[in-house]
Amino acid sequence: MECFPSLVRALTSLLGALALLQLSLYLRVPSRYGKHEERPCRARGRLPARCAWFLQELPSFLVPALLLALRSPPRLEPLGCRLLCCLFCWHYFYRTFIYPFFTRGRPFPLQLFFFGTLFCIYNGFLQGYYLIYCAEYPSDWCTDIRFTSGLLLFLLGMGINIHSDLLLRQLRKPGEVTYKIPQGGLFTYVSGANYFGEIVEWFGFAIATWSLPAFAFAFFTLCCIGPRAYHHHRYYLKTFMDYPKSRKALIPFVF
Ligand code: NDX
Repeated sequence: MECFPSLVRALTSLLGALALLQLSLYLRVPSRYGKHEERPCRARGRLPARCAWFLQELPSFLVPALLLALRSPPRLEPLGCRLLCCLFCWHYFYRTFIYPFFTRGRPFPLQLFFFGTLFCIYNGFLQGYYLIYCAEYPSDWCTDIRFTSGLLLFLLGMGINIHSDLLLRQLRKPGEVTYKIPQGGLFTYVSGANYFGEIVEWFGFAIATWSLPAFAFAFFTLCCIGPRAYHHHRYYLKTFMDYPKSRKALIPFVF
């Protein structure tokens, strides 16, 4: 395989268009899974949460990992490319092999699972292909301010995201499906602490890679889970009379 810049441009533009489509579809009404499902008790057309999250996210890990492993001759230089591709795989290793096995979430709608899986194949290919076949970095990229500040943001966002996932999980005992008020960590300030972490993470990744595909993915993430944080916030305000009034939807002290 070789680098086709026009392929990268086309896939990146499509990702940007999908982000805008996502925003227009889900700004007013939330995507219908989890607490926003209309008929959550119906068993038909659903996959157990563990199975759905594992299968849906697997391509995001597998596709770039395979591209990295199978590249011939192997791309050993510059270090930046391998490291950045490994960061992407690292996140999706967590999301595929750790998150699903601990989740206590409700069954996931098959239709969204199907689109989610397609999306993960698409994005896994775009990010992996770009980093492994197209990206060019100077040999001292690892000391560049964009790389170091982006990496720090990535790690900070990932820490917030994993910690917030854990706090949400601890709200339920095994087998429970009720919703409670999230407490602790960044949930003290925002309703969508897990989403805030994920958005910071992918903008950090975009800065560290300084690449259009990664900025398009960060923008997609913002358009996908930003509105969802807002819908979660409204749900909590409507459901719990004692919901902390100072808490914002997504960005601490701002929004
Ligand atoms: N998967 C990203 N679009 C998505 C699935 C849905 O990883 O057709 C995007 C991801 C997909 C989406 C994916 C792509 C676009 C799709 C969309 C559906 C439609 C859309 C395909 C791939 C589409 C077009 C048309 C453009 C093609 O019972 P429960 O499940 O609610 O329990 C929850 C529990 N919980 C609580 N428990 C007790 N009390 C409370 N108050 C609780 N509140 C929540 O916690 C869950 O078990 C768990 C987490 O729930 P929630 O709702 O906070 O997070 P969730 O949305 O499930 O995300 C889980 C994690 C989170 O860390 C988030 O940051 C990350 O995954 N994520 C999620 C979505 C997308 C994404 C990251 C990204 O874009 N980077």
